[in-house]
Amino acid sequence: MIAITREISDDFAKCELTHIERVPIDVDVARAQHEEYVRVLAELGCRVIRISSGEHLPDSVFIEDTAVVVDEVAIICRPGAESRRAEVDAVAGTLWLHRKLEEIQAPATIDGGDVLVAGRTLFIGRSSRTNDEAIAQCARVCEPLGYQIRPVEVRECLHLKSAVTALDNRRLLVNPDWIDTTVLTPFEVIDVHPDEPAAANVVRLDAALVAAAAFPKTASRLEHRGYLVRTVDVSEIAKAEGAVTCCSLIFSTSQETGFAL
Ligand code: CIR
Repeated sequence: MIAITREISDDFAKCELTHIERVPIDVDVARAQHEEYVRVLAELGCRVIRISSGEHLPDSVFIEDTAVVVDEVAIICRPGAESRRAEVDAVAGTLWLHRKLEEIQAPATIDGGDVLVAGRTLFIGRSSRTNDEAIAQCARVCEPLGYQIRPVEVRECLHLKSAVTALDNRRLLVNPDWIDTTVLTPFEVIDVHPDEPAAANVVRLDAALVAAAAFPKTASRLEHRGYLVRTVDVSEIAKAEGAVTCCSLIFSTSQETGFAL
């Protein structure tokens, strides 16, 4: 697996916020947490490619929002927040080594955090960041490749993947209060612990799941179902409304174009 990550900007505290209140962020603490996150990805078998934060891009560490990568293609997003649009250039400049690129065009907007790839299904959140035009453009790229596109309404949280992520190709981890779970059929669903509404966001790697340390009850639920869970403290990063999936773009190496070293 390859994981592309992006360093934390000096301007991190000027991040976009939608559902949470602004509180002071210690950028050094956030950077230390990010460093440990990157270390865990590497320890679990990822080849990590780190790119710099870029100038005046407070949210650029949340690289997941800039692209959607499947085996055959990478779709370069047009993020919903204007302040984040310039993030995509550096990401495209790295991804072209690994995938053929397609680009979402205006007036479409989409954040990668709204796209959940589960086997050959792409669930796409219809959210404050992602509109129907973007869902249609994704369908034009992905349906001919054999993917099924399923739109999901997102109202109570920032992105679809705040409410649901994949544990494997059959099972999803879900907060049922934040999305309509009937659209997830026939996937098997495991609910987050009710005390931990934000716990549905986990990174799926071949070796283990990576989850935020703030959600031990959900982690133990997953361990009882046989999953190996590695936890990382992302509490400072969470103050910028980010979670674990947002901080990386993870994809398989098998489809590389041959240009990558
Ligand atoms: C934003 O509002 O865009 C950032 N402060 C947080 C983005 C988190 N990304 C994600 O969940 N995929």
